Amino acid sequence: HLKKMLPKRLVVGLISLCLMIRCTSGNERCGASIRGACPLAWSQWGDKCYKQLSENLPWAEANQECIKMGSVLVMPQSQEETEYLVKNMIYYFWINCSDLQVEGTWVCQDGTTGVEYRNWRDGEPNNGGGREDCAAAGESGWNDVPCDDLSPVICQRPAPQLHF
Ligand code: GN1
Ligand code: CA
Repeated sequence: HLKKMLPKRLVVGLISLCLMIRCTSGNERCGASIRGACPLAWSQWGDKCYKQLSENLPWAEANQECIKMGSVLVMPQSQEETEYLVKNMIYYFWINCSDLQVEGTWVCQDGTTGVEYRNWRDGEPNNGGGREDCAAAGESGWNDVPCDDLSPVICQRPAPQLHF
């Protein structure tokens, strides 16, 4: 019955608090972190949380909507991550990459830093019709498409982390 009376979060919280208090004296061996669960309605993969919006949007609006929720447009950093998203969320989605500022200079961001990982499909980015400045990802890789396309949106945020 004790289990029912004490929610798991509370128990974890209390244990964490005790550990933190024990560690305030600067004991190096105490350095650690606990990875928490993603908020309700967000899916977890490693230390990231994802949520697909209910509507397909143009790239700039997708970007803004994610920021409004305290997150950023998804920016996969590996093939494994892309596979997770394609299999568990949606087969095609905007990513946080554009060459809107300088044509031909692609800027990909995860909300804090630039991202080096690239996964363009063969022949992409090709700036088709001279008006493709935003990138979308699918199973076979990335493509640049017109930014006003209405495409599925996945937002990402870091999973909660407790460092002590
Ligand atoms: C599509 O429709 P088409 O074939 O001209 C795509 C381009 C790709 C191209 C690859 C709006 O262009 O971005 O580079 O296929 N256009 C759209 O063959 O998705
Ligand atoms: Ca293209």
